[in-house]
Amino acid sequence: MPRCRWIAAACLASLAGLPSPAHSLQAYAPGEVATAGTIRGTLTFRGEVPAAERVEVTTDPEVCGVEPRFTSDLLVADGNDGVQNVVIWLSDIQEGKGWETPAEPRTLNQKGCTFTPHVLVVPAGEQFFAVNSDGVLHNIHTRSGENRPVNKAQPGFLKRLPLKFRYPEIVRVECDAHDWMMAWIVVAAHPYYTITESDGSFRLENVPPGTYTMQVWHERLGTLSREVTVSADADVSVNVEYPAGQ
Ligand SMILES: [Cu+2]
Repeated sequence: MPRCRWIAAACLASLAGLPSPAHSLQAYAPGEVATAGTIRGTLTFRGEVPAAERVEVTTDPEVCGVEPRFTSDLLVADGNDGVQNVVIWLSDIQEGKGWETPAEPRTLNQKGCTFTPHVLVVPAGEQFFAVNSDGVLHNIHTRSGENRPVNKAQPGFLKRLPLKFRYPEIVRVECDAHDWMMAWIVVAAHPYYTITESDGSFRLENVPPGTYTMQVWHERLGTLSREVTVSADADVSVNVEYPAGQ
């Protein structure tokens, strides 16, 4: 377990598995949000950033090995140490905005033997699609606590595979054909979820005034939480630093 040498918290996070306790199903009532505020901030990493490791491509190198491949489970921006692909959500919100209808169906794309996006938010109980943009065989293999696991081959000719998860939690996705392929599906109980950008920044908009628990989760750095109070027509700034406990 070579990655565990650099920080104990990250090691514990990877061993602890999926953050299902914070994702228990709760009642949520979507509706009109008369007054609202915005939570914004940045997730940053403090300390020495471990170098990405080269991934050896042994399967389908003519498609998967066109470009050099590196581990991508911890992406830290050069300029500000912002951490990408951190999931942020309000775990105890009970009413607020409804889901926006996306212009295109929500998809987890397998392109160049990489899952894109690396972290996908989908509404609980709503259909979305695994897409195979490559000509090679991929496989959708999920690991979860609450939802029934999926293990389906997706040959190159099967371009769209419908998927649906009922219970809110974070589901790990792997491809058994290419052992470096990995992604996360965040099955969300409500729309107040977001993923940090490449510079670690995030925004949760249209939040009704109130005090909430903001959950923070990263696949390698683990789980944090902060209490956040939102006022009407105001921005509240919440900057969070990994590793946890510092
Ligand atoms: Cu694959």
